[in-house]
Amino acid sequence: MSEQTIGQSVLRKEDQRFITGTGNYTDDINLRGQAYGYFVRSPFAHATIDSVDVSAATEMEGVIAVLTGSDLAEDGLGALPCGWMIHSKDGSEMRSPDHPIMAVNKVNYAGEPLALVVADSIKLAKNAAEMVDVEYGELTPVVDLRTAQSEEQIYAEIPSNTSYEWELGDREATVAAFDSAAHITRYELTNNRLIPNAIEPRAAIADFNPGSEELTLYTTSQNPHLTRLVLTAFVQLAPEHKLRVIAPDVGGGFGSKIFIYSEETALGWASKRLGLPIKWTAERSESFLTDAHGRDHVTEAELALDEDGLFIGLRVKTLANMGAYLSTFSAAVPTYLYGTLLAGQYKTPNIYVEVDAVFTNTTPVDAYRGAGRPEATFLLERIIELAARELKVDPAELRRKNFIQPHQFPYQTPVALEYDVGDYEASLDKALELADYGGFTERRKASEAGGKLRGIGVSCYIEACGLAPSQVAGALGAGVGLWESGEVRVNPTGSVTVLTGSHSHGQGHETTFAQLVASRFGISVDDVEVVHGDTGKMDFGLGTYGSRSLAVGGSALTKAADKVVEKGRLIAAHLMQSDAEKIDFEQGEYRLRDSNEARTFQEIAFAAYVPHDFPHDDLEPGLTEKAFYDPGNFTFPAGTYICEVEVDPETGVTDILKFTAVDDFGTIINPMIVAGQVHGGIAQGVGQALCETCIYDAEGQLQTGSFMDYCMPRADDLPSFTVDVTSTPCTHNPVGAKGCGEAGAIGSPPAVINAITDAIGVRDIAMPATAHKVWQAIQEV
Ligand code: MCN
Repeated sequence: MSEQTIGQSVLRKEDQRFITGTGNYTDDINLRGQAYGYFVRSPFAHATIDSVDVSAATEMEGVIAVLTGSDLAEDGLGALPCGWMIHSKDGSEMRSPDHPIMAVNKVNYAGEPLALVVADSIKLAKNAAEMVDVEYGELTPVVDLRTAQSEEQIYAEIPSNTSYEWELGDREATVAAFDSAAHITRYELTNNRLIPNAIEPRAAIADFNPGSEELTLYTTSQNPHLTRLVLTAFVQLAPEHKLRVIAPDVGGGFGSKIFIYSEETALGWASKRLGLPIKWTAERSESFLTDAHGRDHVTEAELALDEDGLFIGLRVKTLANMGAYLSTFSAAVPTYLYGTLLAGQYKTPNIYVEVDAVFTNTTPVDAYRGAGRPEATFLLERIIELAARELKVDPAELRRKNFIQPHQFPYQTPVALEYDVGDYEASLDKALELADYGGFTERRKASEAGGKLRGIGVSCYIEACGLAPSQVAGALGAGVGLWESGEVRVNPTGSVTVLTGSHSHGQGHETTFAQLVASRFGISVDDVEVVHGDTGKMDFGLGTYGSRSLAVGGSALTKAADKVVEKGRLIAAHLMQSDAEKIDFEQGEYRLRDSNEARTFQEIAFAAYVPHDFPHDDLEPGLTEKAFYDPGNFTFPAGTYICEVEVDPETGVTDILKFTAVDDFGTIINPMIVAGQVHGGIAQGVGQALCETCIYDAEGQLQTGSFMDYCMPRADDLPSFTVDVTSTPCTHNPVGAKGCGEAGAIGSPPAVINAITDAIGVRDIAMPATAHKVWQAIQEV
C-alpha cells in the first residue's frame, strides 16, 4: 500500500492512550520497595542557615533517612551549572553564583530545598519534614527588579547583583540614526513574570541497582540526554554509561522541564546513597515555587522614524530578572533569544540593545514558551502601534511599509540573524481579510450603540526556531551542540521503528514523525512506531525546546530514511539482477525502469533480514540507518495576528470577540496538529495579556502560589480562533518546515494589548490587563 500523508490531518496516534487513561506518566510508575521523598524548603526568601537538626525527624517511625545539603556536599557532588556563557560588553564572563543542589549555608529564594526526607510513605515523609528543625538568620531580600542593582548584594562576589551587562548592535550608528530622526516614539514597559503550569507537575523516581551500579532516573524531562550529560559531566552524580534517564509520557513542559533541577538530582544521589528506589512528585504548590518562571523584563525602548514613516533606528535597554540563580539556559534567554529578534519583520537598519541580567531573591527564571522572543515581539509590536497612533497612520499600513520584501531574502538583520525566506505581506493581507479589518469601523459603531468599547489590534511577529548551527551556538556561548539524531529501523516485515533524540510532551511527534517516515517509504502511518525519551534506547539527542523538533529532529529522520531508501535500492538491484541506477523508488515500490518488475518495500525489508544469496562482501544484511543533522541556520516562522475585543466600560471586562492568526510555518506535516499548537500558544499569550502574573511581596513571598491567586485562562475566556497559513518553505532543511510550537505565545500578547488600548483610548496598559486595571484606565481617560 502506498501512502502520502504529509500535509494531512492524521489523528494523533498517542491520543488513544492519553484519552483512555492508559498513558504512562512518571507518577504512574511504581517500583518494588520504593520509598518516598519530600523536601524541606526554606520559608524565607533570603536567610542564613544557622543550624539544621534532623534528629527528631530521623527517629520517627517509617523514616528511612533525612539527608541535608551538607551530606550532599560531603559526597562531592557539584553545583547545578548554567549551560550558556554570556560575556558582558567589557568582555568579562557572566557572574554565576554557585547553585547548590540543596542549600547548605544560605537560602536565596523562598522554596529553595535544603533537606530531603526519605520515608516509607509520602505521608510519613511530609510529617517528618515538619520535624526538621532549621534555624535561620533572616536577611533583607532583594525583590524589586527595578531597584535590585542598587540594593544590598545577595552574593559577596557579585557586585550590583548583576550577572552580566550585554549589548548587541552598533551603538554609534544607532545614535546617528536617532539624531536624524523626524519622529521618535518612546515606550517603557514591563513584561510580566509568568509561571509555567504544565498539567503534569515535575516528578521523578530514582532507582539505583547496587549489582550493576546503574542508576535509572525516570523523570519529567523534555531532554533526557541533556539531563544525563549535565548530571554526569558536571554534577558527578554517576558515570555517563551508568546513568539511564527515562522520560516516559510527559504532560506538558512549555520549557519548564528542560532544566536540571535540584529535586531530581537530589533524588538520584539519595537513591545511590541509600540503595533503594525513591519517588518524588511535586505538589502543585511546589511547582509554583520551584519550576523556573518565565519573562520578567523591565524595558525602555525608542523607535526612530524618518519623514516617510520608515523605521531608521531602535534603541532598547532591558533589565532581565534572573531570580536567585542562573538556571540551565537562562543566560541565553534575554540575550541571544531576545536581542537578536528585535528587527522583527522590518528593515530597521540600526538597532542597539543593552541587557542587564539581575539577581533577585526569587525563583530562578528561564525559558518559557517563546523564551525571549515573546518579549522582543511585545516590545516591537507595541512601540510600532504607538508610533502609528502618534503619526495618525493605520498601524497595519505602517508595518507593511517597513516590511522586508520577499526579493530581499536572504536578509541580514543588524542584530546577527540572517533570515532565509519569508513573505510578510502575504500573511498580513490574508489576516486582514480573514479578520475583516475593513469592516471594523462599522462594528465599532455597533458596539458603541450597545454601550461597549470595541478595539482591534495587529501584531506581526517573527521568531527564530531550531537553535542552530552548533558552530554558531558554540561561538555565542552554548555549552552543547544543537543538532539532532534519528534512527530508522526497518523491521523484517516492513514495519518501522523510529528512534529520535527529540522528545514529545504534547506536540504529537508520534504522529507527525510517523507521517514523515511513512510518507518517505510509502507505507501506512500505523506501521511506524516512534520511540523517544530513553537514553538507554536511542543515540544522544538534544531534546525538545525552541520549536526545533520537526526542523532539526525531523530533518535527521529524513536523512536516515533517505539512507534506508538507498540501501533498499541496492537490495532491490540485487534481487532484480540489475544496477541500482536503474531502480526507481516511488510509492512504496522499487521498480526496475522500463520493465514490469518491481519489489515492494516490505519485500525488500524481508530480504534484508533473510540474505540467503547476498553477495558476501558487497551487501550487508539489515535495514537500519542513523543520521545526525546539524542545521545550517534557524528557521524563521512569521505571521500576522489580529485581535478584536469589546470592553464593558462599566466593569472593565474584556471580551475577545475574534482572534485571527495567519502563520507561515513553511511545509506543514499535519495541519490539525499545527493548528492545535497555535491554539495552545494563543491561549498562553492571551493568559499573559489578560490575567496571568506572578507577584512577590516585599519579603520575597510568592503571593500567587496557587490557582486561587494565579489566574490561568480558561476555555470560556477564549473565542474560537480563526487560524490559517501562508507558506514559504524553509530553504535549508530537507523538510522545508519551520517551527510552530511557540508562535501563538509570541504573536498574541501585543495583539491583545493593542486591541484593548485601541478600544479604551489609552496609550498603554500593563499586562495583565485585568478587568480592574482596564476599568481604572477607563476612569482616567
Ligand atoms: N509541525 C508540523 N509542521 C510544521 C511544524 C511543526 O506538522 N511546519 C508539527 C511537528 O511535527 C510537531 C508539532 O507540530 O508535532 C510541533 O513542532 P515544532 O514546532 O517542531 O515544536 P517542538 O515539537 O520542538 O515542540 C516544542 C515547542 C515548545 S518550544 C514549547 S515551549 C511547547 C510547544 O512546542 N510546549 C508544549 N508546544 C507544546 N504543546 C504541548 N501540548 N505541550 C507543551 O509542553
